[in-house]
Amino acid sequence: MSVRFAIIGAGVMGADHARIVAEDLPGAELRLICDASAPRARAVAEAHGAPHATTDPAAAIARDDIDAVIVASPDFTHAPLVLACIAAGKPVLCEKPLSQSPIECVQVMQAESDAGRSFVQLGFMRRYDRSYGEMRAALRAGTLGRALMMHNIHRNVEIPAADFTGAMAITNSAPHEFDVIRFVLDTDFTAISAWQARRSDSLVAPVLMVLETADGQLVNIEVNNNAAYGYDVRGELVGERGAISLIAPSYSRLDADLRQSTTHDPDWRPRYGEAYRRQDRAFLDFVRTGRFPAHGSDCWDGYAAAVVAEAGARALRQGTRVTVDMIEKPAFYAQRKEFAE
Ligand code: ISE
Repeated sequence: MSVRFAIIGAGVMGADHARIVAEDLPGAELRLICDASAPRARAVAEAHGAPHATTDPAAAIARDDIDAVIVASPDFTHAPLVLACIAAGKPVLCEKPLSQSPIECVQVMQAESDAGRSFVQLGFMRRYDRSYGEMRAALRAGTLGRALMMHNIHRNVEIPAADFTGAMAITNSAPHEFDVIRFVLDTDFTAISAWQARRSDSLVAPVLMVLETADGQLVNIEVNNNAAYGYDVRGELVGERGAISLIAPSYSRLDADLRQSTTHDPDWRPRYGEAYRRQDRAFLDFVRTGRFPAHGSDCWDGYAAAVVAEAGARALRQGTRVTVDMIEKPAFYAQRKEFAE
């Protein structure tokens, strides 16, 4: 029998998940779209053949004909909706972040541990990107020797929101790096420092972070939300015996006018299109088998990203190095990961 999906949030990412579930997920059925705006919920439902649309997320989660939920609503609604899914016993794929508040992440971890089984996968889709996967595999295979440093660049064309700040570059954009770097290096961050450049206009200027890991590696991250020229994510992992870099997929190269060029994606959806598909497939398997995906991001990972982001925002504000203090990993998550590897 098909797994029947509800998607909560019909904005950019909700619509993208709706397309994947409807067109690219054999064994899944898109049944319901929920959004605070009724016309938007209806429009996405119609575009992707979902028979139901609603503005009531609690009712959507409770329905008997819904087996699994994808949460892609505004960030502040994520944790409450995930808690409702756990209470209803329904697996949920929640877009990042789980919450920007580490305390709220702890509450969700408590609820999931109390429920005694896994319900929550987080949408840190870069774990399913092949370039990061190859980076991680090269490190684990010993090809690079011991990891020393990781350089990261994360550039958006622009951030339309006028109230976007340098702190939000750390709490909204950089969590992708915080998560995937922990995944690649298989360690945690211990400290973070952050600085912001100055632009000639009123747009938010790039932020540069330097992080230290528990294994003595140094990591830098540039987040530039107004890079103007394209969506551009770069990364290089440097080991004692070699280095490995991400390569953004490109399907053609134009030669004209004495120039050679490839194109940049306008945003993250085409760049990580394959990663989103692989992530959503892993979630479907999780719903079917109850076995948490080996490479999936869980509530502990969501908590870790939130703690680093909070420390990073403080480092930027204070102009000082801030230590990253995490609680001990709850047994529920520690045991499950060992089982999954
Ligand atoms: C946005 O929220 C995302 O999730 C994108 O993947 C990221 O590239 C962008 O910088 C964020 O603002």
